[in-house]
Amino acid sequence: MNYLSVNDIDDLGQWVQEGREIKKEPLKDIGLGKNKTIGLLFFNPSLRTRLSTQKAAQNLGMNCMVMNFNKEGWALEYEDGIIMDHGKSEHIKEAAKVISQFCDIIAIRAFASLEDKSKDQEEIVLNGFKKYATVPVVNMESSVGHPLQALADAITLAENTEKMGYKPKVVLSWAPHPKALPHAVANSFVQMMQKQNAEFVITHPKGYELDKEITGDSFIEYNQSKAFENADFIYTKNWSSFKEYGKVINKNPVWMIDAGKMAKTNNAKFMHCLPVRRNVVVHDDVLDSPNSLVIEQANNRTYSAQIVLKKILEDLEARSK
Ligand code: SN0
Repeated sequence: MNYLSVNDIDDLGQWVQEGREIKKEPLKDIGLGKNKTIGLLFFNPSLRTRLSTQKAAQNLGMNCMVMNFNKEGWALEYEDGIIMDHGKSEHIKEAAKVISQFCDIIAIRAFASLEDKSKDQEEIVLNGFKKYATVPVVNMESSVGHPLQALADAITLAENTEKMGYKPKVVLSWAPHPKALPHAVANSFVQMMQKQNAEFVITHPKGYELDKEITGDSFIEYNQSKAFENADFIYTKNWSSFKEYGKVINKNPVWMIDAGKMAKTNNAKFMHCLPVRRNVVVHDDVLDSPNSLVIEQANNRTYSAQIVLKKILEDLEARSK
């Protein structure tokens, strides 16, 4: 069993329920991961993903090895049949098989390059490990998705909709950012929302349409103020253009989330995966308000990782019998 995308969740409601039970009693399955090792491989920076996945592994009694590949590992080659007389030192074929001998689960973070659209879409790093590793693989943000974040967001939504008594309106709003950022978080959030019983609206400037293969029938409202009307949740994220791949085509501060915009909502909760640029993406007033869920979202990263690792460990156990 791998966890590569939101599509690997067979029953979102049930997984969220399990996550919430784990949150109440995180050490309940401390025996499950005994003598099992997870290897966390990072090709990009991380705070929440690294620590929450490590915490989840610890809660399951696992050992954890962490490697920062970009700085400390050999530069990996992913292409088949290539003459390796340039910069790359080791082929994914050997690397993935060797790491599989040390680890029972491999988790990988490899962001989009935002330069080569087709290579990013092919998920060459994640799929390279999936192809050659002989153990389960977990996605800790690939070029296309961040399914551990989306699962944590689903837990956070569930916690905050429980007492609502009606179908919530959830808005995914693009906001400005100085840098070109990946689409992964937004993509997985959209895919997760498509499995929810909610009114879901995406708002962004023209030219910032996400991959149509992912958004499908999800509703896009180009007028941010209109999108915010009656919203119960504002989930904010910057991403670069998908069409003009990896380009920043709009930095208009009018898209920043501030208290005035939040006032147009149904007293909405504010969500963001973090890290967030204060007063560029979102104003201090919103981020520091009691309606901000960002810290609890980060807390729920442990439980989303723990659901996934637990399911993989149970699957491994069942197979070994
Ligand atoms: C990453 C992203 O995919 O947008 C990770 C989010 C979990 N975010 C960034 O790279 C932000 C970097 C910055 O300088 O603000």
